[in-house]
Amino acid sequence: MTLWERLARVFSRRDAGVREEAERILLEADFGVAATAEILEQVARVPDGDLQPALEQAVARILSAAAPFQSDPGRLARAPEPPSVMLVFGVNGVGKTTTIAKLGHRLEREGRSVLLAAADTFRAGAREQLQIWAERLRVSCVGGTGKGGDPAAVAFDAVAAARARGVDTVLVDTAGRLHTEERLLAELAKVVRVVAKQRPDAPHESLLVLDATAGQNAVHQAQAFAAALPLTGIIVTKLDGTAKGGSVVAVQRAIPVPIRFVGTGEGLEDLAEFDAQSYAKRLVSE
Ligand SMILES: Nc1nc2c(ncn2[C@@H]2O[C@H](COP(=O)(O)OP(=O)(O)OP(=O)(O)O)[C@@H](O)[C@H]2O)c(=O)[nH]1
Ligand SMILES: [Mg+2]
Repeated sequence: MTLWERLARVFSRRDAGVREEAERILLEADFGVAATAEILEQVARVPDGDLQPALEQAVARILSAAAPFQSDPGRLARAPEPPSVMLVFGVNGVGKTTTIAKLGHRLEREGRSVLLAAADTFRAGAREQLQIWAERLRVSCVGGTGKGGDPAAVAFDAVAAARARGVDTVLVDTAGRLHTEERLLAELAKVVRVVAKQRPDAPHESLLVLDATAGQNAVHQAQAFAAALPLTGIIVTKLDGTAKGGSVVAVQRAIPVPIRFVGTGEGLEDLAEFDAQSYAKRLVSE
């Protein structure tokens, strides 16, 4: 059953438990307490026949809340002088490295040359994983000598390399880290500072990757990363693996950082620009 079918069944009843029941359905779909309250508030006085579009509208409104900051989610920032620098952050296993490859693919298609920087100096095999993607994309990959290096130094060197080679955009992969570890978030803040030493307008994008299946934990991740770093966007992955997806609404309700892309699979093409209206429709009615 779609979310709408479940809610419609509840709304068609006339007893006093309707609100509680609707609340439970939305919370189970990962909308979170704040977004759930806001949505129910907005549809409270809508006539029955208009409920479905009203629900979609209420969801879309929350999802568009960050739109004034980024009216075109799919347009990746481009520095007036190359290279543009894009950093990608997130907790372990959310899909950062895969997303870097997808972004690289997208940029190449837009005619922008790309260099990948392996600044995940923590996990064994991280550099090799990025290198494999680089070979598939036919782009270069630079990085430290492996485990234990300084990610900020890798990022710094990568920007220098891109400048020397005339590459348009550097995509920097970072190690997965828990949002509750302040020391690890501070390490990312250092990457941002060091990159800014290379070029004062960098980084041009600081993107947080969230896993759609993480539920309310994704909200906590978003809040912690946003407090530690100036984010320019969020990418939500693994939407193909969940029937819920309400966590995206909860995240957008919690922090004013625009959702830019959604990941819908493991392949290079499985990255779509985020669209609030169609996402709301999909969430409520499909
Ligand atoms: N179904 C699905 N799987 C995805 C998606 N994005 C990434 N994955 C898979 O998630 C797993 C982890 O992806 P990685 O890109 O290695 O994640 P990561 O965040 O770089 O991981 P760490 O570097 O270990 O923190 C891999 O099996 C990917 O194929 C997506 O949008 N959908
Ligand atoms: Mg990785």
